[in-house]
Amino acid sequence: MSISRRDVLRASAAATVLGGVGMPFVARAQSAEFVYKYANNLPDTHPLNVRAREMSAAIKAETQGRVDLQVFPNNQLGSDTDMLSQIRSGGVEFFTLSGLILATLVPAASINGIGFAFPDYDTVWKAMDGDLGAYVRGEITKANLVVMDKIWDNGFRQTTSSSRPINGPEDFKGFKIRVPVSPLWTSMFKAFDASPASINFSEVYSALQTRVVEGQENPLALISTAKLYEVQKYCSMTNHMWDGFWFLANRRAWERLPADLRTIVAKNINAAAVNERVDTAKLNANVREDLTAKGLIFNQPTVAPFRDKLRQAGFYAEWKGKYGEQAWELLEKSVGKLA
Ligand code: X2X
Repeated sequence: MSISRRDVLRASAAATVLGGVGMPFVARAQSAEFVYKYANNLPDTHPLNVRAREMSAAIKAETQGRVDLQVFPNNQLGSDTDMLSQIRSGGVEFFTLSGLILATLVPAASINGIGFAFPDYDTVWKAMDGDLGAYVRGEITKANLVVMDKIWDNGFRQTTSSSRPINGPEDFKGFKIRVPVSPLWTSMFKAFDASPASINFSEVYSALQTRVVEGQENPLALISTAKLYEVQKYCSMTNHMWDGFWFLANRRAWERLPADLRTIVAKNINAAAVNERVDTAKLNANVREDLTAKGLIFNQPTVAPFRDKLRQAGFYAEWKGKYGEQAWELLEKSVGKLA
């Protein structure tokens, strides 16, 4: 027995006429008015995707089925570089992207990734929910993308390696390290005298496995959920930057939503971000023991020499010049004097 598409359409038209009363099966079969794709680069098990699925269900319920926000995790629709072009053209309607990678389009968006700027999460959320975040969102809006108010957490980044632990900046010398596709990342690891290679996250596991690169850097939550411990031996707690994901929307797709639906969608996305921050921070804080059991060897280097190395290399002065006085002041207002 098969039900043709025409039968379904006829049945759902009937359900609309009847207001759906007494016809729950048909009402469910009716497709949403707005079917939007949300793409991201993280594993299905990462808190970001757990909260995104919960958010999608809440949006469907609150809009009475009118908005179906479908979650595509794990680079299923393409790499970050592909998705950045798709979010601009409308090929995908929603996308979360690290500000540092978004900086290939919106230069100011990498500012939170300045080496060793943020000491802790409290300082991060105060800045990103405050003036610094508002400034960056303003720049993103100027690039004609829609951005939600609350940035999602990726975390403080640590350095893993298959060849040697990183104990001090001298261990970075000549170190073949994968970095995301972003001028700030490349600049920072060049300042450490490392040998950075720009590779999208979709290719990281295999690049490590085949030893195209020796190491990479990411928060523990991701080293765990993306199973990078399977292809790395050492994990050095360098804590060298904080990274987060801006929740972006294609402008035309966003404006197709009636205002009342936009309010519901934005409210649920921002609420999910706040919950995801709690989950991810918890995972980043607690997963070390599990990673040790899985064979990763941890070390805790002293941070000051890394910062000194960046200073001596002129890293802070260079980026202050690139961002300009206004943005740099907003950063220093949150984290204290850097250069
Ligand atoms: O590409 C990465 O390393 C990741 C997943 O952390 C980002 O999106 C920046």
